[in-house]
Amino acid sequence: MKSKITIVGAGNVGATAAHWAAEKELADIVLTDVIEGMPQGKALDLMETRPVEDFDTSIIGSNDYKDTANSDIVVITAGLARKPGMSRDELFEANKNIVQEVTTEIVKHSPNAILIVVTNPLDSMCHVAKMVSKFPKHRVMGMAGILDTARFRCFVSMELKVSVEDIQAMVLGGHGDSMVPLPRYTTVAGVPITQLISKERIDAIVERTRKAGGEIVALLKTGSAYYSPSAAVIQMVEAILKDKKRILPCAAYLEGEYGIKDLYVGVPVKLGAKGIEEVIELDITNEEKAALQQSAEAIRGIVEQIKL
Ligand code: TXD
Repeated sequence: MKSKITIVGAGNVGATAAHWAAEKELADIVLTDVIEGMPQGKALDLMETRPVEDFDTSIIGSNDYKDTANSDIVVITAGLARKPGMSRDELFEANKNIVQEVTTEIVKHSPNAILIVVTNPLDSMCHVAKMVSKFPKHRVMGMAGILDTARFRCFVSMELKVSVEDIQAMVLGGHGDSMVPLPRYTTVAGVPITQLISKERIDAIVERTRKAGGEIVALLKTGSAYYSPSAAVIQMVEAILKDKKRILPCAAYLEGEYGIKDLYVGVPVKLGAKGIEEVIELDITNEEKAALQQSAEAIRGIVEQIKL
């Protein structure tokens, strides 16, 4: 039997995620939104690309949660996106209510689903989804780290003029300007970039990675990035549906790992059919630990405002 995924929010990230997932024939897809007609229109448009692009997955657009019933994975992209000059945290109040409402409805129709949150501010929205769903922690996670490492890898490849395929990277922490890229764990064909790039240039690349979301918002002016965020979330969907046991940085609920308790923070995890099957604890320096703690405290400051 084919798997089923629901993508809530048929805006830029949601619709583009549906596109990637459809092309990869990962599962049948339901695309939902509060705007009437819009998810139906985008789904039909995607269905009509099938004869050209040769894929057989079904894509349904809907405004009714009944159509989402028994989804294996639900990706939540519903909510407001940043405009120029805004921080992700400024979206908190509006998006908290949206994620709360969406999660309540999803749980009614897909009680066994795995939830992947994309809506910002990412780490605190994961917290909302977990509190509302009451799902176990391995079934509620957030997408940010894959995007942040993809940006880091992209900038390293531009710096060294080598293929992105040979670059591995690691970024820990929250999805915000306090994220913690780890140059020691960032390698080109196995060689750490600390042996290939000067400290000044690494610092500049790290800074650009931290601000990479804002760089795109400033260029687009009307919204935030969506090609790379949607590709990143579909990498998580694929790892779960195919039980690939991939090691990817995701927002995971920590209960003592890295010395952090009861908080969603970006860390490497093993992603397979059960969702987050393991949190991988890297050996990090005291300086990296301090930066991670600082990032976690920034998340805690927002999470403490959650009153449901
Ligand atoms: O790394 C990451 N996690 C992120 C997060 C990377 C990129 C974007 N990030 C965040 O995802 C962004 O800050 C936003 O909070 C979300 C969605 O971004 P997107 O760019 O897709 O925003 P759009 O195009 O405005 O789409 C949001 C859609 C829009 O069509 C709304 O009508 C819909 O969400 N929406 C809802 N759908 C269902 N149910 C409810 N209640 C609802 N409210 C709004």
